[in-house]
Amino acid sequence: MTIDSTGVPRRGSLRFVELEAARTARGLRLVLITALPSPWSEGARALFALKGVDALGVAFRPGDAALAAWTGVPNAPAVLLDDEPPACGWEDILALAERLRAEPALVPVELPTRARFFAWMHALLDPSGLAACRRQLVLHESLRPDEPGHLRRGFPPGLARLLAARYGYHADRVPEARDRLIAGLAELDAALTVSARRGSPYILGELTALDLYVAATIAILAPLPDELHPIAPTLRPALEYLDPAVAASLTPAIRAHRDLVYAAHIHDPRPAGAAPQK
Ligand SMILES: N[C@@H](CCC(=O)N[C@@H](CS)C(=O)NCC(=O)O)C(=O)O
Repeated sequence: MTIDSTGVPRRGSLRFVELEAARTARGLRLVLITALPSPWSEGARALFALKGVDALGVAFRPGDAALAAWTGVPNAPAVLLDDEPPACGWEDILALAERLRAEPALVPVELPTRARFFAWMHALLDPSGLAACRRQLVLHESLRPDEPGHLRRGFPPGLARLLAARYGYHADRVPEARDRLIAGLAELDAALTVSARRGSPYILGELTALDLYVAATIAILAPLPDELHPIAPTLRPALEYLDPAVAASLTPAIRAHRDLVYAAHIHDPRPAGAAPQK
């Protein structure tokens, strides 16, 4: 962690540049989805900001062949440090962040808590995790057959078809994704309730990377307003729409955790009047 002259931990800056400028630079470069708070991108961005590591950013564009040739993956995030191979999976990105700047530590050290941390992170971010279940539901709403009187609130069809092919969307898998999401949200509510009884607003009793990734996942189930976190107008309606059973699982405790984590750790929590970020 870097402390500035005001005594406030300095957040890492993120300056967006064109691909060529990032490719020829050294240091930390983050390729991120910017049109919506994609949990994998949002989490990566928050990790380095919290640790006070400055980076250049490149906004991900689906189908950009030059970008994919540089990162080695067709999607985002990708994190590049100097001449190291790109880190693209959440585990590699998290490991890189911890290696680059130990403080604040965002992965628990004690084994029982560390085991819970990684179990949660997998349940959240794996290809069949809660964030991917949400993606299945959005793709379903985007691609389901027309139903009279049931307004469609999905992604634009071209994008939905691309994502469906890339992430294995199939209508038959939707009920399972919905059930897994509802069960996961119930577990999250229970974990937050236990923490609150012990006096902490964080899932594992202290702030970890899990809180960042959970808040970002909740922000694609219950998006923050544009004033707080802009989302592309073509994408917002799909994220605002939620199956009623899933919506009922978004308890006040889960929403309050999202609000706290965004306000205190993802958005710039610097008090008004403090020195601007460098
Ligand atoms: N590589 C990441 C997952 C990244 C991921 O799923 N990215 C999606 C987020 S929705 C993406 O880039 N979607 C846009 C696209 O594929 O064009 C990990 O496993 O940790």
